[in-house]
Amino acid sequence: MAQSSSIESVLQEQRVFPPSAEFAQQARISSMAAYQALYDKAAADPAAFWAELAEQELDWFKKWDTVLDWQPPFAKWFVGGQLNISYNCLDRHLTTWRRNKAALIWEGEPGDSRTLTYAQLHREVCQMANVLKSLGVQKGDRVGLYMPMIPEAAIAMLACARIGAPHTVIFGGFSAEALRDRLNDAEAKVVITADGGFRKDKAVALKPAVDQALEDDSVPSVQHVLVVKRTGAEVDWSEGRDVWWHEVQPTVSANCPAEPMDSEDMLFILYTSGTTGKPKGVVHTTGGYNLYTHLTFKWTFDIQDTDVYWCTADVGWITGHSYIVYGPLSNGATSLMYEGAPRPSNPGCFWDVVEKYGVSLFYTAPTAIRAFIKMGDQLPQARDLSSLRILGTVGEPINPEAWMWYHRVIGGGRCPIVDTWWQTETGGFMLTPLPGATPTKPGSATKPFPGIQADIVDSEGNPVGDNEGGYLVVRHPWPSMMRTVYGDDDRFRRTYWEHIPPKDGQYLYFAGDGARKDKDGYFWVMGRTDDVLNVSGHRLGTMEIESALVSHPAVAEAAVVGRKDEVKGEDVYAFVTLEGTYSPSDDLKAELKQHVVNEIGAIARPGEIQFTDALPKTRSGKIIRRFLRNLASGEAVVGDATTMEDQSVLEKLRQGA
Ligand code: 6R9
Repeated sequence: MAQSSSIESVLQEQRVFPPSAEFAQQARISSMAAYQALYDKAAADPAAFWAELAEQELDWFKKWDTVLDWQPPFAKWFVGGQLNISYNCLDRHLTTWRRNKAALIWEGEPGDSRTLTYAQLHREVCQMANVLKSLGVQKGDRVGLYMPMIPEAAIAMLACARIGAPHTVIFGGFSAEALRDRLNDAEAKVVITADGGFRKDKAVALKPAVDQALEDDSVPSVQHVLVVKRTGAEVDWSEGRDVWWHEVQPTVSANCPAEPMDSEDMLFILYTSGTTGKPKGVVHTTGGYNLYTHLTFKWTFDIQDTDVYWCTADVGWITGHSYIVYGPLSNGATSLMYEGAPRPSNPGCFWDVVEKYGVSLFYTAPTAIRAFIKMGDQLPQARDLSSLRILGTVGEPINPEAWMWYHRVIGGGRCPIVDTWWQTETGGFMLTPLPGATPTKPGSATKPFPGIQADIVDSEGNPVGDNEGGYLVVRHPWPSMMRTVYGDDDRFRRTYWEHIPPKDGQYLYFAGDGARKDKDGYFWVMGRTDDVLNVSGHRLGTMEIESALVSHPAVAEAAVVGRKDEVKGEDVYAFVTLEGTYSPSDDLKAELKQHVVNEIGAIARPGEIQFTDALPKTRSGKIIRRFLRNLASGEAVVGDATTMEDQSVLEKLRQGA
């Protein structure tokens, strides 16, 4: 393949961790032979594979006529079928022993907590659905959610789904401006919010941002704002528009039958930031999404009746949608929700929660794991984490050293790690180990979920060889794939399906990530292709150089970007945060540069290392390398910064700190 379209892989990770015999024995899918049989069956006849599972795993009001209608790049699944995801997440469990099982366990930041059984959750969802109806929401109307991490966030999503009103959850950390753009794009009729929520020991207000977003009738579609009381903060009130949840809840019936929805009816829109311009409204529909999130959760977390599952994401992200709310509840699992983030006043609070509730399945992101490492082993070691059974990671490639720490310190060397690669657009896990079957390798998301035909290709769409880097693509439609960009079919086609030119009617889904596949068929995601560096004609992914840096004991986190260089084209520029006990020095810089040379080779030697206290991140914890690229080249930071977690980080970086 042409040099220009390949990405070179420079880091080789050799460690392999098979599941223990004891773990495999009790697992649902308990050997690679079993995985392979499922994979082969799905590949041989995808429609038959998914139809059989849809029949087995979900309750349908009406069976479908056609399993898959594929008119590239537009797919429809279970056409003609009718179901309701809120019914599958709630009602169907009420006739079983799960009626009084905990559906949601919620832990508030200040130490308050609530547990809602399936019956109780059903009741509250019905009430909120009836309130929405009383506010004029009808099937097909969009509802915006701007919520803290409280049970009402999940209740609101399920209530919308119950009456067929697509929700669009806008992360509570977004600004009034970002909120306004998204509400306008979706033409939301009602907004559900709260006075505020708790995060990092502080009450954070939410209602003022809603007021500001709606000021001067700047979102004409919005008729009402439903407000949940959480912090008790004073709020401005718009008479006639605003409604308190606690005032209307007791006035409505706790019975609201789930609306029969067509399988392809829109379930939600979730905005994801494009690299430039307008945010993309990713559209997911009902049947395929319900099936795929249900099944991936069941197999990847090997859910058992006694499990307590905790995903630390916010419901404002796809991870919260698919794997706090829909996937777990569809399975009748107990899903734990935590209100905030690790708190300055108690940095060990996550491990307190694990101990308090006996969490057995724990799912978090590499950014959090690196933060835990920085806080030191003594915090988790002071708690009883023996209830943990499986650990998961999502959001970014995980550096092998962070993986090893997670495995050793949190998992006690005994818990399989499921590194799940997927996207807002894919709806559910695409590459993931099955914990009782797949031997794991630190830093690899391992193999495709059965039914997913993933591959690595060059810019023309030709498969590349073993260990050759290229574009990560998917060949065949899958049930939970995004259906379009809301209101913009063209953008959907251009962004995801024409990046690699279709050949002979064969369309490849382009994920935007670079990756390689090793000789065992394991996938190694190397980062976003927008972030790839070009050093002396070698195209290097960011992940591998960062992992080399993180493997040095002094380094907590690293972000690598390219800086223009007259000779090499680009030079490696690394931003590094240090472990608590180390301090910046020129000697340490020299040592780290040499460390990269030892780990990878001279080609990846950083020309410059800048120490910093923090890295710029999105609110979902992904490092934003495009800002760092600007900084490294001494340019002004360009592009949309509204998705940033902490705006002061950029300022400090500019000052060289
Ligand atoms: C679920 C989620 C998607 C992008 C994706 C990739 C990165 C997610 C990953 C991973 C390596 C993993 N990503 N999981 N990279 N290994 N296990 O994060 O969705 O917010 O849409 O981001 O995140 O770059 O393309 P989303």
